[in-house]
Amino acid sequence: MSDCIFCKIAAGEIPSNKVYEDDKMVAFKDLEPAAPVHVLLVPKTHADNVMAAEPALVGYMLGKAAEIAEKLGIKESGFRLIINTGKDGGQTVQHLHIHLIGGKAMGWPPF
Ligand code: IU
Repeated sequence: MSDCIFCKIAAGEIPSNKVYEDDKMVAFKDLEPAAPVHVLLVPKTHADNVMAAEPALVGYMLGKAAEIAEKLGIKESGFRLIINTGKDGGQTVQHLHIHLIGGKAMGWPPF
């Protein structure tokens, strides 16, 4: 989508602090981190949200999230993966993204 900021970040048209990239996705540091480690996993193909994405792509990204958590040193301490979806889910950017958050102990419920 031509006016989608995450499409532009994924394509490298807008700079970001990338921690991982392959042919299907990128992962970059969130501009407003909610924890010491906070990266966003974003597919290179546009999907408005998790419901619009290919399930195989979502599964691929989840597998990569675990790899990236290890790379970022939070595999042993633990982490949280979040896919905000729609209005009540708190989704503000309409391009599928998985939050990978860690580096501190978190509570539950998250609201
Ligand atoms: P949400 O799940 O749609 O609410 O999260 C969007 C996230 O994208 C949020 O944490 C923002 O800080 C983050 N973000 C960013 O890192 N860089 C950007 O250019 C924009 C949003 I726009």
